[in-house]
Amino acid sequence: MAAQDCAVSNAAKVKETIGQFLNVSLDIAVTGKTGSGKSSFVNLIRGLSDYAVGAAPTGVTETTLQPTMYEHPTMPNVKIWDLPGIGTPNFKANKYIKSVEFKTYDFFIILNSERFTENDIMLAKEIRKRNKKFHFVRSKIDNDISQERNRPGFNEQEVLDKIRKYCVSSLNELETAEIFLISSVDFGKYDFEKLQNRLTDDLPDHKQAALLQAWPVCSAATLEKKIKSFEALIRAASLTSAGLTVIPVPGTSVACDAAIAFLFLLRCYYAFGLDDRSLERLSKKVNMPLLKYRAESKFANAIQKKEVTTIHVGASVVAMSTVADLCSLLGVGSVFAAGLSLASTQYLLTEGLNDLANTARVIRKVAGLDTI
Ligand SMILES: Nc1nc2c(ncn2[C@@H]2O[C@H](COP(=O)(O)OP(=O)(O)OP(=O)(O)O)[C@@H](O)[C@H]2O)c(=O)[nH]1
Ligand SMILES: [Mg+2]
Repeated sequence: MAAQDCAVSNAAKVKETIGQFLNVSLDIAVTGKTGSGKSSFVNLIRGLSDYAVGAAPTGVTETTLQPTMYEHPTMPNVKIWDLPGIGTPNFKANKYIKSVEFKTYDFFIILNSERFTENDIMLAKEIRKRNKKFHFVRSKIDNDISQERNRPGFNEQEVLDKIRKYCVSSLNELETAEIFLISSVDFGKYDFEKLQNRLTDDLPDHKQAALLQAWPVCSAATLEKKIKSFEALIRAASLTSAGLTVIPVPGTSVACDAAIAFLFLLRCYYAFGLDDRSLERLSKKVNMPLLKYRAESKFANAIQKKEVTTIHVGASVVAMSTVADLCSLLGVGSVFAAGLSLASTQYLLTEGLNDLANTARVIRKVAGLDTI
């Protein structure tokens, strides 16, 4: 194969691999008893507070009456479905099951803030019949812990063990021993990270990265997994280039689409929680200004300027000025007019990923997140 042909196929490979990642779809169904915290959980996965604009409405009375689809704000192909509560007069269990479009969803989260009931079991059986996965999540653990805290001899681990045992016993019939204890108000604690690991492991390979990148950064380990997943994507995209001399030939035929590179880095930026909304939330939680640490990252700065306008657009319409900003950071602006060579693209991706990853690590560290 001529060098130019190799360059063409390699550039196409980068575009295809990253393009596939950007477009993979994932549909998550959140279901369970009314009032169990389904809508709060949907908001948590979408990185929104319950009161944010566009959040799923939550409340102490029956709130969600229609299956409602919420796009992940930074990964539009990840959709989280807020299903109505099961077993209320509005949704009798039998009727409810008939109304569920099982095939739409990749998996189901069945939430309950108390004991799991026969409705949960019936729903799980129906999901199993259709060869879909379900995961039982016991919500509002923060409430249980604060209720128990004042008891003499309080021991948090013992309380958690007791709740877990109780929930497992209520699901005996299904031979399901795995229950995830979570709190939507304190997602850095309990089993939220374990839930992410289980969900990821159960998904087919091509969907795993989508789930991981959409999941809120709940621990240092989750952040590192996200970074590794993006690194693997760059490696996969560059696999065919091994041993070849890739020459930057002018002309778009050998140009890797620079906009794809930008969208890739934009995904890293959001997945690491470097966007305005995530950082403002975190600043509030730890009561510390954090935006100035992001300002030290040249890539984060370049992306931040375009943050609001670009997440919902395809690669083909990303503002070229944005890509030019990123390219100029690395001195690859000269080839920009003709598109980027494969080598320049990989350099841009690797440098950008490292810079954003280190910024996210620094922010976690200064916020003292891993010690609280
Ligand atoms: N303390 C605490 N409260 C929670 C948690 N999750 C939800 N809530 C509160 O519980 C109430 C019900 O939450 P929703 O998310 O509206 O419950 P839902 O399951 O969507 O309810 P329906 O739409 O009526 O079926 C709201 O007041 C939430 O703020 C949690 O993890 N901890
Ligand atoms: Mg609801």
